[in-house]
Amino acid sequence: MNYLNRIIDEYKIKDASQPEFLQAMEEVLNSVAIIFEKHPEYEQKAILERLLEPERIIKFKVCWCDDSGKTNVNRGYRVQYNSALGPYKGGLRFNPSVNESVLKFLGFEQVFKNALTTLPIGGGKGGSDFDPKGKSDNEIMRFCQAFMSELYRHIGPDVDVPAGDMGVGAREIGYLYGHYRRLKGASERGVLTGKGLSYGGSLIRKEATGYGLIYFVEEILKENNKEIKGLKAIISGSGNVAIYAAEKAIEKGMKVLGLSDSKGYIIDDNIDINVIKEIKEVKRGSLKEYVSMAGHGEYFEGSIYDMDLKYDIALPCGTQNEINLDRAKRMFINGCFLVGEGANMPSDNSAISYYLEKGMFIAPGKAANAGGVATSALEMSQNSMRYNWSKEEVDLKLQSIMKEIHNQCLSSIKEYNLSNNNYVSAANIAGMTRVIEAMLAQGDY
Ligand code: NDP
Ligand code: 2IT
Repeated sequence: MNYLNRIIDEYKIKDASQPEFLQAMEEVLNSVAIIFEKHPEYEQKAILERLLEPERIIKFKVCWCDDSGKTNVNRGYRVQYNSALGPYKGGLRFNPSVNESVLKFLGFEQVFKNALTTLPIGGGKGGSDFDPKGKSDNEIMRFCQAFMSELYRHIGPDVDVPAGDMGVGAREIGYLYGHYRRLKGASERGVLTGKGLSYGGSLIRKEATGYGLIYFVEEILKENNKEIKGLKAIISGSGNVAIYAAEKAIEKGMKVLGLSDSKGYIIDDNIDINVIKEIKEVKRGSLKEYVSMAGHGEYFEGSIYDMDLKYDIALPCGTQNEINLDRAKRMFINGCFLVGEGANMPSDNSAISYYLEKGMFIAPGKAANAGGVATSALEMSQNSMRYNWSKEEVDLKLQSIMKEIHNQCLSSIKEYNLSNNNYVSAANIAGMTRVIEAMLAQGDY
């Protein structure tokens, strides 16, 4: 049995209780087999095992008091995956579904995503099974303070730099940063990214993942002599990534037909993004309220991927495993020819194989949503310089980073003779090659 298959089999036994991690592992490893055929010496160096094992997983208790005076206990985690390229970097997710498997899949993917940005950041992820839904501002603040009371000893501007992810936005980062500063007695701004603008945040960070996704999709379209203007898109999710993907898509002349949340979706000929911002960013409510607030559109319960409407592009920006084989088939029948992943692992492995088989373009999350973490790295640079770039400067840097990620994918497609829609293998090969080079150069670790 070859090295790659042996390791996949071993990890399926070792980590049998971690389905999301195993899914991410299989997707990545199966798509980079070609690197290991070219480099048989990697087995002796245990490259796969070194990539698959996180350098460290920190797991801790988070005790916090709710508004009724009751004490609650949640689980907190930080997975410090790989630091060959720089300090661990990656978001914090607050969601009841968070466990070690979910954070290991996210951390593993983050390592290669961060490598693709070419910026000096390693990979990590963290979070808690805490559910922010329905909590008061004070409860969120107390939870964030309790979470940071443990996390602060494990992070730092040159050690590990967390940011937001699902359930963690500027409000949570503010409370986390405030408590870190209090505990350390020092203003180490570079310890967290996604901060508010008045205390070290970067312009465009909030918009970066969604904007970057559209910049990346535009590169694929250009490469294939297609115009973005006039194409029809559906977007799943209506959080940070989805909102700014929709905003940039509309600005570029795309027609966004609908967006979703965890309960349902809206279809509207004339989507009003400001109403969605009001519902999700201000009221923290449900899309159900959209029709009465906007005065147009229709709301349906269930997944946007189960509806039938003709569209060209799907932009999954909600959560993992939203798209399985049946939904992928339906997307194809509905006319979809490009899937741009704003979320991490929104398509399961059978859906990805189906896209590739049908010649659909797939812009994998690791490449397509890397604009968020890339702009986080730009925030770290600005914090180190004690200086702020203008909105235009950050946006231009973001555009050039997304273009460069696309170029790296094209180089892998050429070098390894991949089919022109296979950005999955292309991104994984480009990201992994950079991490392996850095690991080998730095000795056995
Ligand atoms: P948010 O918490 O801001 O928004 C998440 C959105 O997804 C919400 O609208 C939520 O609905 C919706 N959602 C949750 N579960 C489902 C589901 N099962 N079906 C449909 N929609 C669902 O998170 P982000 O926008 O930050 O993150 C979205 C994705 O993008 C995640 O996969 C994240 O890892 C990834 N990502 C985020 C980056 C960032 O910088 N924030 C960077 C790169 C990737 P509801 O409002 O009902 O809760
Ligand atoms: O998945 C991701 O890339 C993020 N949640 C952003 C991480 C970051 O450090 O900005």
